[in-house]
Order: sequence, then C-alpha cells, then structure tokens
Amino acid sequence: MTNIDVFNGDADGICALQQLRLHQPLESRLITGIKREINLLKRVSAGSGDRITVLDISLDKNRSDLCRLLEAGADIHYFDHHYAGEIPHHTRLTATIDTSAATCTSLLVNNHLQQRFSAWAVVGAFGDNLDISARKAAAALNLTEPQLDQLRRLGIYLNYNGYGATVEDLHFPPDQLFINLHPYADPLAFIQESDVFTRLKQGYEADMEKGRRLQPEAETNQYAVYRLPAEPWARRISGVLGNQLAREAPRRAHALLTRLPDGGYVVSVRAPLATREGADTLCRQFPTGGGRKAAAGINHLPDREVDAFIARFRESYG
Ligand SMILES: [Mn+2]
Repeated sequence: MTNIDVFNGDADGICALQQLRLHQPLESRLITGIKREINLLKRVSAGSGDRITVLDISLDKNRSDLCRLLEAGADIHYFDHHYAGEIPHHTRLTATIDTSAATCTSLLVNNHLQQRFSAWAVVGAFGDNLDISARKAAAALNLTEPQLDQLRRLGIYLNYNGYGATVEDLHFPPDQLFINLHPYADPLAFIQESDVFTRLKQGYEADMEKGRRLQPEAETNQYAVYRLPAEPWARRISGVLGNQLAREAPRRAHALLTRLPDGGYVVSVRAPLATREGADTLCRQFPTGGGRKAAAGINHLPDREVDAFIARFRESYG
C-alpha cells in the first residue's frame, strides 16, 4: 500500500498538506510542482489499496486521471476550492469541495480537522489573498497583531514561491518547502527557527522592488493592464504583484501579462476585491485558462490572442 500526497505548490496547497500530516504523519510520495501545474494527477500511477490525497487542484482539470485512478482501485480523498464541474460519484472518492470565494483548501482542511492546526490554515488563507477569512480563522488563536502579521507574510512568501515557468525559477521546489515546514506544528516557530523564511523574504523583496517600477499599459478606474518582461523575477512576482495591486485598488480589476521565453504570455487576472467575481469565467474562455472567481489565470496566451484577451477583460470589468 502506497500513500501519495498530491498538492498544489503554493501556500494553500502546502499548508493544507501540512495540517493533514501533522494530524496524521505518514510516509508518502509527494507529487507537486509550480503553482500553475495543476494537472498533477496525470503523474500518478496507483492501484488497489493505494491511498491518494489531493489538495488544491481543480477536479475538473484532473477528471480523466481521477477516474482512471478510481478505476484502478485507489482510495482518493480530495479537498479543493477551484471549479470542479460535476463531482463523480464513487465509493472510493471522498470529496470536500467548496468554491465559495471566501474559502480555500487550507480552511476546508481546518474545518475537517476541527481547527486543530488553525495557525497553518491562517497562513494558507493569507497566501490565497483571503485576508478577512484568515483573520476570522485566527480569532480563536488570540495572536497579537505583530504575530498575525508574521503569519500573513509567511503566507504571502509561500504563495510567491509557487510562481514560475518551471521549478528552476523558484527559490525552493515546493516538495522541499513542505519537508522544511513539516516538523513545525506552529508556524511562528518555523518563522523564528528556519532560515527558509528569511530567504523567501529577501527574494520577495528584491523581486517586488523591480515589480513596483512597472507602469500599467492601460489604466482606468475599473481596470489596469500590466505587461512584464520574460525574466525569472517577473515570472515569480506576477501573482503576488497582482494580489498587492488588488489590495491597493480594491474596486479595480487587474490583468498581468508576463512574457514567456518561447513567446506568448502567462496571464494573472485579479477581480476587484470589492466584488470578487468573474476572473475564472474570463480565463476559462481561453484553452489553458482556469482558477477561481476572485483570482484566475491563463498558462499560455499566444501572441495572436492578446488583443482578444484584453478586449474581453475590458468587457468583463469596464
Ligand atoms: Mn488555493
């Protein structure tokens, strides 16, 4: 019998697994990747008696492999908050899926574990830019405001680490990051004792400084469009810069187009924080698009579709 943990390589995916493995430590194969690599079940082979936990990746985007693994006899536990489409009925599938804009996978796992490792759920929620939900989940922990701010920054840095065109762009491969976190039941102890936090902070600050110098190529009260160059810092920063811009102008939608080395763009869309609507429906109009209502993206937008994308972005939010 093999245990396989499949998780998105961002803060939410890592913090969801962190809670589950603090609750139930076990030897498992870790399957993860950059934040945008979501068809992770494709990489899994398993059979009768194997147990697979799947965290923070769209069921809809993994549907055929999910069915293949269920047919092969694996038991699958699925937690997620991305668009799922119809959830297959199968005796060996347990799915906890909630696509409401105010929740995330770490918070779903937090409920499942009766708030046992809430502090990690708070980190995951901050990483997904769900500050209000994160603070709500933190209320019972009686943290000081500086402690809460440390959790928020850890969430932002872990989320930041997930962005890149390949794992080579990242400061830490996400499975290594999880292995580093795993000994710590308390994220504040991790922040104090591990040098990972400092290294992420330095990388984040250096990249953000470059990002802050960018000017939008289109800007109104309703929306802004940014174009980023084909460089590793830009690929690392696009998502967190989008979150930051969204927090600074909560009534405005943001689109960030980051040039890819082989042509085309990777796109991040942030709906206005005031409404948190429409980002996923916009991005799903393009073949490699997906995400959530408030935050979505397109993995590869060909050059010839850039104008069409910007036109639909303006229609959605203009
Ligand atoms: Mn998430």
